[in-house]
Amino acid sequence: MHFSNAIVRRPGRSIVNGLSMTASGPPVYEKALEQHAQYVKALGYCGLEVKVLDCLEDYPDATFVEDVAILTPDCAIITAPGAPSRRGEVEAIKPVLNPYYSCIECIHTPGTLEGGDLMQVGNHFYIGLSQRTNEAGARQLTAILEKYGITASTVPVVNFLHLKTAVTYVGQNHLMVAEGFALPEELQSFKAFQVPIAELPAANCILINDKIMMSAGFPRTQEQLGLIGTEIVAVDISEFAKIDGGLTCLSLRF
Ligand code: CIR
Repeated sequence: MHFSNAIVRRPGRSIVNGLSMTASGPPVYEKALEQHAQYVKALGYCGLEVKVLDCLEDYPDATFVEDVAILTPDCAIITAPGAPSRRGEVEAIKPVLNPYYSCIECIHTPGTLEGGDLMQVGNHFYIGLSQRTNEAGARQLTAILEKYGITASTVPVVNFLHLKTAVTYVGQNHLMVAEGFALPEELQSFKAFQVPIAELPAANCILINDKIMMSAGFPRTQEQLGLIGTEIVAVDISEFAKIDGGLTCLSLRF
């Protein structure tokens, strides 16, 4: 997959009310804005043209744009977030995708699906069945992808928010795998970098063309990942991690 573009959304002040499974306290808005700007810069360094959308104050989690759409070379798919407070975010992303895609499909409730539950490896999507993505959503997505020649299969996600909270593909047949994630059989043919639970945010990396973006501040994992030989671009997104946000969820790449 070669990427040329990214879409991001600036966090609003309401980010302090974002959904969170942890007790890390709310993000500091000004710091989140600064980290977001660094994130945009890093995407640019990776060679992407970045479209920055205005914040959506009514939706505290709207900066996590990855969850509301899935972008493939031939079509965009608007998701149906499993979190009720995030459902309205999809209306705001549709007009943004119109100029880029002539084919826009939708997941419909009662199916639910969030982009954080999708891990793409080549022409295959692994769909995590989580608290946010259900069987009906996964079935709808699989049927849509098949029309465009893309295959998909489901994997269970327990104890983590999304599939990509626990596992991401970093190229050369390697995965980052969070400690405590039960790697399903169909992912066992990959080589795995184990990410200790103390460095959990480092399991969520993004392979962008010839570079890997990872969260800054996780030296053990960074050293391990360095063995793969791909250039690593480390970005501090600690304010977003306070509300369970990782690197992947802050952008749509295509
Ligand atoms: C949420 O709970 O929906 C947000 N606070 C975090 C979303 C993270 N998204 C992702 O990992 N793809």
